[in-house]
This record gives sequence, C-alpha cells and structure tokens, in this order.
Amino acid sequence: MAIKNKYVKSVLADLKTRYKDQPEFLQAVEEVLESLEPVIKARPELEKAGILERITEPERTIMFRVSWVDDSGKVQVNRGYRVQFNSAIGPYKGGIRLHPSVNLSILKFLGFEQIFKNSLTTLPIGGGKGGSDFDPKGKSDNEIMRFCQSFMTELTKHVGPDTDVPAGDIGTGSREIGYMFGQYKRLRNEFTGVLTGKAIPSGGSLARTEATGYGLCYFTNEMLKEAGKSFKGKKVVISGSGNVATYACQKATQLGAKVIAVSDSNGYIYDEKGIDYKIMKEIKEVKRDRIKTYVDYSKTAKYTEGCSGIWTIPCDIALPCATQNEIDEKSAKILVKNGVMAVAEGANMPSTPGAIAAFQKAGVLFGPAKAANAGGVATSALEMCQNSARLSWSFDEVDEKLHGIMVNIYKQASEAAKKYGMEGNLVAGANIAGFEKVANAMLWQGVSY
Ligand code: NDP
Ligand code: 2IT
Repeated sequence: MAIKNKYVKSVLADLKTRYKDQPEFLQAVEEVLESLEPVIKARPELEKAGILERITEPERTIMFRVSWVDDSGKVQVNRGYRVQFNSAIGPYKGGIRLHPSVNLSILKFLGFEQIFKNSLTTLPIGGGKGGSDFDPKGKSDNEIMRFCQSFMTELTKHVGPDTDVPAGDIGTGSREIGYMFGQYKRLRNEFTGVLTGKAIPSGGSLARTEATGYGLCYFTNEMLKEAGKSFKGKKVVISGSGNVATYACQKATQLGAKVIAVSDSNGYIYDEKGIDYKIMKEIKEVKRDRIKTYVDYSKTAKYTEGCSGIWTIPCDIALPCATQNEIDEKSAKILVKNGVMAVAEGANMPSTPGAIAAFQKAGVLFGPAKAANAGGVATSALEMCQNSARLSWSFDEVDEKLHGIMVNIYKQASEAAKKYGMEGNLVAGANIAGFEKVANAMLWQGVSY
C-alpha cells in the first residue's frame, strides 16, 4: 500500500534517510505509519503537535559495555542496550533480548512495537526494549550469572519500578531475570518490582510464564469465533520451542487442536500424534537441549534439519513463535496453497510485509503480533500491580484477567478497523487503537519530549 498523505510520507522519508542502516526498525515503522493515514487525515492536531516525528524517535537510548570473565578466566566484552522509547502512558516496559543478532535496529523495532502493544493492553505501561549481543547458548550457569550481574550493574542506573521495568524475551527467562534481580537488589538495597517474570517466591506472578502463549491462543480463539470457527479438531503448526511456543502448544491442545510441529533455529519436529508440551518443557526448560532430542521421547516424531521447512507442512492454523521475519512471502504462499485459514503472531514481527499481504489477499484470518502476543506484557503489568499492592493473586485469577484483556484487545483492534473503513484488517486496527491512546496522552502532556 503506497502512502499518499504528505505528512506521513515526509516523516517516513526522513526516517529512511536518517536510519538507512536500521532495516528492521524501518520495517516496523512503515507498517504502522501506513495504517495511520486515515487517522492523521481525520485529526490535523496530530501533525501540528509533531506526533509522528516524536513517536518514532526514542526518548532515550542507552548503550554500554558489558565485561565479564568466562570459566577459563578470559575477559569477554559484549554490548548492552536499553531503548526507552515512549513513556506517555506509563513507565517504559518491555523485555531484554540476549541473542548474538541483537543490534540497535532490532531493539528499536521491538521498542517501537512495544509502545502500541502495551497501549492495547489498556494497562498503564510505556514502551521499551533492551538486550545484548551476548549468546547464552553453551554458557555455564556461572557464566550466565556473571554476564547478567555485569549487565545489571549498568542498567541499575536507568531502571526502577516507576521508571523502566524490563522482563524476558529471546534468551532471557526466569534464570536470567533472577540473576539480574539479585544484582539490582544488592546495588540499590531495595526489594521492588524492577523486573517482571520473577520467580514466585521473589514477587513473581502466577501465570506470567504461560501468559504469552495462552494469550496468543485466547486472541486466536476470538478471531476464529467471529468467523464461526474454533480450535476444535484443527491442525496447528507452531514455530520455535521456547517460552511462547511451549505454552501456545499447551493452550491450543487444551482448546481441542492438535499441534503437529514445533521447531528451533536448527530444524523442526513433526509428530502426527500431536506434540506434547510437557516434553518441550523437559527439553527446553530442564535439559536446556535442542528440539531434535524430541525424537527420543516419541516414536512417531520425525526431525528435519532447517527451520523454514516447517511452513511447508499443511495445517489449518499457523502460530509463528520464534523470531522476526521468519515467514517470508514464499512461505506464506505455501501456507495459503496448503489451506491455512488463520495465522496469529506469537513472535514479534515474524511475517514480512510480503507475507502479510499474501495472507490478507487470500482472506486468511491474520492476528498481528502487537495484538496477538500482548498477553505476556499484560501479565507483566499485572505482576507490577501485585508488587505495588504487596499481594499475590491465584493462577486462575491472573488467567481470567489475561483472558479478559485478550478478548478486549481483539475488540479494540476489530472496532478501530471498522471505524476507519478497513473492516477485518486487524493489522490496521491494532496499529490505530494502540496509537490513538498514546497520541492523546502525548497531546495532553505538551511538547515535553
Ligand atoms: P525463547 O528464547 O524462549 O525461545 C525462542 C525460540 O525461537 C527458540 O526455539 C529459538 O531457537 C527460536 N529462535 C530464536 N531466534 C531464531 C532465529 N533467528 N531463527 C529461528 N529460530 C529462532 O524466546 P521467547 O519464546 O520468549 O520469544 C519468542 C518470540 O516471542 C520472540 O519474537 C519474542 O520477542 C516474542 N515474545 C516473547 C514474549 C515473552 O513473554 N517471552 C512476549 C511477546 C513476544 P534456538 O534455541 O535455536 O535459538
Ligand atoms: O515482546 C514482549 O512483549 C515481551 N518480550 C514481554 C515484555 C514484558 O515486559 O513482559
């Protein structure tokens, strides 16, 4: 879709010149700005207040050296980041990604997406993201601890329960959050909810571990319901085998579907009998092993090298839960040809623009990441709530709130799409609904940033 509005066009052109070395960031921005055209046209006060120029520039970006000593005594140096993108509706909130591919472009795309996702949750959280090019794979527990402590030693100066509250993402789970939390507490001498995804005895919330995967299925269920369909009896393919994929597998199965494939960056497992999420948990959370070892637990499971081949498996529902741009146009067209009827994004920006266009053209139900995977950060906000009140809710209480939030996100996205004449387009609907609340807060606060 070509952008026609002069203001939107000029903001995007300017970003493309300034940040030509940040392709992921530009991809995320272009998709959002495209959908905002009708809002910008209908509300001239947004241009007057420079909202688009401001919302596309992080309020603050912190980059720092992270030095640590490996088990052989050698000094290692990584780069750490925190992108504090937007605090119009609450403290910066978003995960920490630990992966060798991490760079400023990836963290800016993630931080930018987080602004609108967090707004859709209806909870008071701004947008941020952080991470490092540190590779946790193959590191000992002690190495992970030393890295996390060093990373947090610097980050402590920039975060806090009312300032910026990081959490997990790729490569950052409960173990890493624990080491970071311990270091923050030691340096500040404060026991506060500075991070979410904490273990339960240290102020974590029940159901946070499950929340992104469960939320993704609750959202998908709403999408299916509106089309007169459900998960019952459907074949589901899920990419990835980490936190999001594991609990998406559990919930999709509970809702009556059969998950037939999961993957990691090396390859995928196909099991016609259905994937058991408990085996995934054992492999990934306990053994910290590769998904190919799934064949040791199931006689019917088959392993194939190469992760993108997973999209050639015929299925009714596809849930990409690994990483950005993992479904390109070619894979999308194969999924369509094989009869996929719904795609919902558990990962952040897993579909390329060409893939999204292919799904939409074919009339496939499409749930965009910032709406479909918002259950994780929403439950993080519920964790913040419990920490501030110094109490803890039961699993069912949190799960029920999560369910309500996902139903509401679907409604917001669907109604915003309808309001601006794009019925059924949840990409546009989620972008518009997420944007309007943040833009209104920015207008109200004046040009302070
Ligand atoms: P994990 O680290 O738990 O799992 C990541 C999974 O994705 C692993 O199976 C990993 O395989 C695979 N993966 C990672 N990078 C690549 C790659 N470049 N190519 C192929 N596969 C890859 O992370 P999460 O499950 O937490 O995160 C998955 C996605 O969900 C990310 O996009 C994240 O931003 C998003 N997300 C996470 C939320 C959360 O609460 N955790 C909330 C909302 C979104 P391997 O082990 O081989 O690297
Ligand atoms: O992308 C995401 O929403 C996350 N990684 C979760 C962030 C959070 O603060 O829980």
